[in-house]
Amino acid sequence: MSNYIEEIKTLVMEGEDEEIVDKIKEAVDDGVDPLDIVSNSLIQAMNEIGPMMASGEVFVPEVLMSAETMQVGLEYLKPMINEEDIDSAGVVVIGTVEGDLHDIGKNLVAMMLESSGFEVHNIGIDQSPQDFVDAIEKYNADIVGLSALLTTTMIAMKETVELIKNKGLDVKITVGGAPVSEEFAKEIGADGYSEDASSAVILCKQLLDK
Ligand code: B1M
Repeated sequence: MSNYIEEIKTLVMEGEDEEIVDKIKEAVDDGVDPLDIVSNSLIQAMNEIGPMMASGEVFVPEVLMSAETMQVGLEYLKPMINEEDIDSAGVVVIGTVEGDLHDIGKNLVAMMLESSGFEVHNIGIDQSPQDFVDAIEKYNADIVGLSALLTTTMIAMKETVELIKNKGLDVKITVGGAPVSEEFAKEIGADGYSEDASSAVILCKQLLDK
């Protein structure tokens, strides 16, 4: 039998979104377990590409193509898999804070988290502190991720953390974005800071002891 698991993983890492479904179909027709493909091809590809981005071996557009290819494969396989068979790593609500319209980096973080097994609710850009609180409650989130790309919107990040804490919500707060730093994260009382998408995945897993 052809080494479908490796071949599908390679297609994801190379961002071949037009070929992925045909190859998965071929593998499933030949008897490969769909869950095996999800765990050992799709998720594994994203696990390997994350550190490659951090080390500069691949760049943002390539990672976005890999994440897109992974999503295409996952959508195709979903009807064949019992949702209970996929162990969710945790529930994450992520968004860009009030006044800030930048969403490329936040979307990349969301995709990487989703690819790594988290249930992700991406609530979008320009989200007020109350919008975050509402989403945390609605989805019963384990983690909330706040993104800010402007120095002027870092204050909204601080206000969001304050409101979440004042409401006493049982959720880990993570922050990121170009102007944000570890020091700022500590200052505003967040539980963690990550400088890029792959370290955001590592941080979220650490925060939930996964
Ligand atoms: Co704007 N912009 N922008 N912009 N923009 C910056 C951020 C800026 C640095 C450009 C500059 O002047 N050199 C500057 C901010 C200066 C500052 O405050 N320090 C700036 C400005 C000033 C503005 C406007 C005010 C411009 C104007 O209108 N006068 C305006 C503001 C609008 C607003 O938000 N209210 C504005 C508008 C825009 C566009 C709409 C045109 C567009 C956004 C389009 C979009 O997002 N759909 C845009 C863009 C594209 C940029 C730059 C060029 C690129 C940002 C980006 O997407 N990077 C940016 C300059 C730059 O960063 N080189 C700039 C790629 C992305 C993958 O990286 O977003 O950093 P990044 O995300 C990374 C990490 O930061 C981290 O992981 C990601 C992946 O590795 N990360 C997290 C991000 N969020 C995270 C959350 C986490 C963890 C990690 O946990 C929750």
